[in-house]
Amino acid sequence: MSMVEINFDGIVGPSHNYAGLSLGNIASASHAGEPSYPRAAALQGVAKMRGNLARLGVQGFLLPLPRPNVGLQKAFALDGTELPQLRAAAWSASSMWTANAATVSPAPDTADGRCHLTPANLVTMPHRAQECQDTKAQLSLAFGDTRHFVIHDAVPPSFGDEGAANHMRLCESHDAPGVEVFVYGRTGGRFPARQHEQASRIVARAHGLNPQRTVFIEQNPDAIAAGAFHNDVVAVANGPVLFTHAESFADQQGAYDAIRAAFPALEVVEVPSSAVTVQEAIRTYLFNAQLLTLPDGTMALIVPDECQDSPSVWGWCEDMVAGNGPIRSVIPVDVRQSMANGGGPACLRLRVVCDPATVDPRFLLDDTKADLIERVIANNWPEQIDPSDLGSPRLTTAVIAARSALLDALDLGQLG
Ligand code: SUG
Repeated sequence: MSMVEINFDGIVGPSHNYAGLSLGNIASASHAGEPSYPRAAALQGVAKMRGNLARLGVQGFLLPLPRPNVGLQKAFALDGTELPQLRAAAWSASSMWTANAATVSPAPDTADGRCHLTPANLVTMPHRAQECQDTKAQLSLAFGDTRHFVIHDAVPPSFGDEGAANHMRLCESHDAPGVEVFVYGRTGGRFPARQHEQASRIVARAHGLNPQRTVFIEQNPDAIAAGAFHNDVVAVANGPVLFTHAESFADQQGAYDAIRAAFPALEVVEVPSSAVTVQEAIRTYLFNAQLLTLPDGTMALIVPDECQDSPSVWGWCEDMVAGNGPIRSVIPVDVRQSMANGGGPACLRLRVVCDPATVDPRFLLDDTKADLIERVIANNWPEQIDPSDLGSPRLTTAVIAARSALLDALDLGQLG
């Protein structure tokens, strides 16, 4: 097989919970304190992977990181008097959102002809900043073949880097040279702007991107204030297509012009505010979709079920499919457990364009492995977690044992 796009989904960890840790993420705030269902969450994720495996013939995954994070618990000097959010941070299963694992520049885009990955430092939120070292270790294993991959160190603080969630790639085909678009926010608004311009520029230089084929654009501060904490909440790109809300960028037309100057074949599919308000787009995660090129060359949009429940969003999708634009089908998936923490179908995957034969096969899915993963989840993942359970010795034992069972089943004990 030659170079293809592989989606590496994060398997939802056994400590998945709703602690309301992400300021500016409306779903996380509004579900804070509710019980979570880690087993159902992880099975929803595997079902999504199975669907895409059937559609595309290739699918990868990344494993949950060790939780509770004992190092972080020590660093926070927890003694029972701390804020509950600090206690919860060490339990966060947030590494499931692998769109935030790294920024990826495929081999055709880089000066040395290798695929470059920079783990995201995620410094804006303490529960996410703890992911970076373990993520780097895992990426170094999955993409350990240094003839084909380069794994960088994360961008140093205090420049915030959120990885692929603020990065898009336009190309004629996945294996052709692309134009990489970095989308950053400007600080000073009501909610944190997590992606800093200088972090984006550091990643672009480290990856050896051609400046003529690299574009930096600013997120719309009003969209961040409305809850678009990452660019991928309001825009997604695939091949030559940019699917975006009309209020995604600080200068919407200027953004299209800048991208088109580097990539004249750009096809914009814009959803106007009159059809879907930015608030409704954020509530339903219409744009946090996987825009896939199917084997027959057409494009499908994998959206959360919530889109189908929204008359304005679903009406717009039906009209789009009835027209003659590049996106020919819209397929809803149930990822409600992840959605309640602000993570839709696109948050749950990291896209890597490469030859699957160059990836450590332990990270690639097939039907037999999907059966195995489902069995381990069904037998080991807690059915329910109430926020007050976090820290209990019983849950600690259960969560550690569940992850170990998965690592053992997949022969990945070395991530222990
Ligand atoms: O960083 N939620 C994640 C959601 C990440 C979504 N990713 C992308 N858009 N690519 C975040 O805000 C919630 C955790 C909590 O509240 O317990 C959380 O971290």
